[in-house]
Amino acid sequence: MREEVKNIYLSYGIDVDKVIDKLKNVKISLHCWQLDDVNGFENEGALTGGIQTTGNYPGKARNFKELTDDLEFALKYIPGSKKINLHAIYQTGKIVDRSEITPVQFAPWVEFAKKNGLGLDFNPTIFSSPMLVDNMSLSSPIKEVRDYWIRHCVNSLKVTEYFGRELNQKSLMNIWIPDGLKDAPADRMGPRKRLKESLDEIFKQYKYDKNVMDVAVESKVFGIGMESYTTGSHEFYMNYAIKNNLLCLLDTGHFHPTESVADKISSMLLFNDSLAFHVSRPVRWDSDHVLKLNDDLQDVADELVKCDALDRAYIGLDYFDASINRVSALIIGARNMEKALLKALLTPWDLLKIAQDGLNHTRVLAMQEELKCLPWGEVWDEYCDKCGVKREAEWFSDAIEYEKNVLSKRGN
Ligand code: RNT
Ligand code: ZN
Repeated sequence: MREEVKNIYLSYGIDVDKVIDKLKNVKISLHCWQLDDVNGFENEGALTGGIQTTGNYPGKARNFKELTDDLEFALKYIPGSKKINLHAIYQTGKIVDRSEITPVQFAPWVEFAKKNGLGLDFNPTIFSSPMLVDNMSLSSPIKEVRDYWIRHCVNSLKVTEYFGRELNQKSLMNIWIPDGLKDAPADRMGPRKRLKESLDEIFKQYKYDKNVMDVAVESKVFGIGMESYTTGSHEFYMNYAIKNNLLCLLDTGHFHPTESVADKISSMLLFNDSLAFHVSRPVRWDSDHVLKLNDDLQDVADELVKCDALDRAYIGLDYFDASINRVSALIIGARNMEKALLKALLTPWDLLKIAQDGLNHTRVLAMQEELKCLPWGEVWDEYCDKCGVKREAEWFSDAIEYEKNVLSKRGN
């Protein structure tokens, strides 16, 4: 990096080296499910309900070996500290019913994480299952269905705890359910009451160790086939989380399209110790496109930095595009998350705050625009170099080679 670049940032009071050191330690949880269209290893075939992927690009990972090969490749091109976010359907070895998972089915993942210096996060998989009856799980009117998913969640808590203990870093378990209704509900309260009771039951049945793990709950505004009502709405989970000492997880694709998720962060932080995120890119709906370095992503990163909340947030990625090279998709999105955080850390928020509090709003606007012209790309190159990761224009040719030599040979 040119000395001149450092000096430009210094003139705003920003020490580029400190920024790079700080960013290196921010953990990003990479979702394993971008690599196989959220299929998992339980059986072959696509998603059967709850969420959807679109696209048919060749070369998707079909088993533990292929998925971990792809992950290892992708990891080489993503700077910073990383975790892998797993779903219960990525159990491996002798497959058991989801309600009976134990750490045994995930031991190879722990081995993989140790080998690659990664943390692990976990999600019970409450979709693509015959036990999802009429799009309902924990809020189902059928007791047998609720009990099944309660068992699955209790066992998922044990798997998550195992990850946290084995890897000496906190693991996050996140609960998302698709439950909802296609058309105007006759009863909104009933399903929500059952969801509340099911969650209570899960946490009554198993007291997890808060030193090694956290639990988050993820809301959604609507889903395909659940256009009129989702049981687990934002208000439901925000209240449930605060009352029960859980984390609220904000998925950036799960709100009304004109709602700003970034704007929610400061309010949430005033009332919660920590927060969790699924960073995604909705295009007109919760389409889970690959992250671009766009204003929405930048706004979220900016808020986390402005609020000095990087160590109070679990940052996980959540998108799945099956229409392009999946490994490149993972790399592009993760690098963009890192870029957004870097740009946020290179911003002199204290100067902007002083201008705002001095009621100098013209100064704020002028400075916001001026800062866009700073040479952050050179700092990004330096960060990549320091992390031993290829620069922006250099990684893609390797990905093409990997596609040619590995992905295209899979014949799917
Ligand atoms: C679905 C939710 C959920 C899933 C993953 C696979 O709308 O965003 O988080 O994407 O758990
Ligand atoms: Zn999500």
